[in-house]
Amino acid sequence: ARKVPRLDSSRVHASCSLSYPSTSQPPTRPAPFQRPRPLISFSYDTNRQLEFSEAAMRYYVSPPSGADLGHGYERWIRRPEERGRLDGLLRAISEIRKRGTDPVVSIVSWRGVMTKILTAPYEDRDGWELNVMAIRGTLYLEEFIDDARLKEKDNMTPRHRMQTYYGYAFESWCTASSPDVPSGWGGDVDTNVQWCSVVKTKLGDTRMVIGGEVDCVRDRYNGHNDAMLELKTSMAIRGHRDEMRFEKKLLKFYFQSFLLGVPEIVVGFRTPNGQLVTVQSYKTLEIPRLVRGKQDAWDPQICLSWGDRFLTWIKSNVEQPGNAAPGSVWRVKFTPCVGVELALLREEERREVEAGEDRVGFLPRWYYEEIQD
Ligand code: 0WD
Ligand code: CA
Repeated sequence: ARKVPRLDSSRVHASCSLSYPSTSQPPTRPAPFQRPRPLISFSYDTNRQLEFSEAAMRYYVSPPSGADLGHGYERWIRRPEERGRLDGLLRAISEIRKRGTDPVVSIVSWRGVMTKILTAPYEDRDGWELNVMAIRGTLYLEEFIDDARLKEKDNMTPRHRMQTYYGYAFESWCTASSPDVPSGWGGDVDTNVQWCSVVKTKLGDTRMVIGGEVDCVRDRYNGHNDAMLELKTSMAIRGHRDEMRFEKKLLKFYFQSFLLGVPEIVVGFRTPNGQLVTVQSYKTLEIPRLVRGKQDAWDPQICLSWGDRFLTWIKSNVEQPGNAAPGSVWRVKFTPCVGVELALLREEERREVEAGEDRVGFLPRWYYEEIQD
């Protein structure tokens, strides 16, 4: 394992660090992952209003061959970048309680956050930061994006913007509002509209509730995740280097879908100019076997074992009695090839997280109050 430089503890109120796992050795402690069970789903409409319905759910239809992924680019209704707040997920948890089940959870987060955590052992480029709160035995994790980073994400280069759009256009070519619609353009892209599924699962001894966006379903949806489908685009593979790059991407594809129990990923391979070349379907659970033994292979067990260690470590630090007042916010910082650091935010940093909104830390006040009784 690589060594982590110690934080200067005289400058931070409470801090600690965790070393990075080795990817060249098998995990020390295997961590079982329980099959995710859906609890509820919800939709956001074009005005970003949330409702507990399948209004934004779409059905899979095969895309036309040679489809143009630049189609409708000028008409893209683009949701502005926002902070990774948990608000929608918390409304879903509140709704689940109202309906009479109160799942025992130790972690609440978006699926995208969990994907970042689990794939960290193989991440050598992009770091990330999380805000963490612990309330009554439950940890809430949100991604922390500072103002500079948010601005940077919002001002994509025209090239990057176009490539991002290709992914959404592929979704439109592959989906329809009913399963019987013939293949074709599924309607102009509006990234405000999303269908999200909330599942419960368990990693090692840690029970969690995670929410994430689901692109579409095959045929009929019956409340289970076995009909769900994830859509992706990637550059057509023309040589060994492309192949290696794609196999690396498969790690993220795999965990993203695995975490929600989405069993199938449909990948549209495209030209650099956004023409769809081929479409290939992957069974999520078979993906690790496709890369096993290859150069630059990854092992999902290393990720799960690391995820278990990471979450247990955060929990044991932030839940120590007397370590922090109620409503405290912690910051976790992951630096590729180095490790993770955890520190309690100072009062002025905490106020920055609240962003002048009606919040306790990053949690909406209504939710914070609801869980007090
Ligand atoms: O705006 C943000 N910075 C974030 C938004 C950060 C984290 C989450 N969210 C929102 C998501 O938009 C969604 O409503 O939280 C919800 C759940 O997200 P998730 O499923 O946990 O997110 P993730 O697994 O990272 O991404 C799933 C999909 C993406 O599909 P691809 O195939 O590219 O992985 O959510 C979409 C995107 O289609 N998505 C976004 N769309 C617009 N702006 C964004 C974004 N920033 N992030 C993810
Ligand atoms: Ca997708």
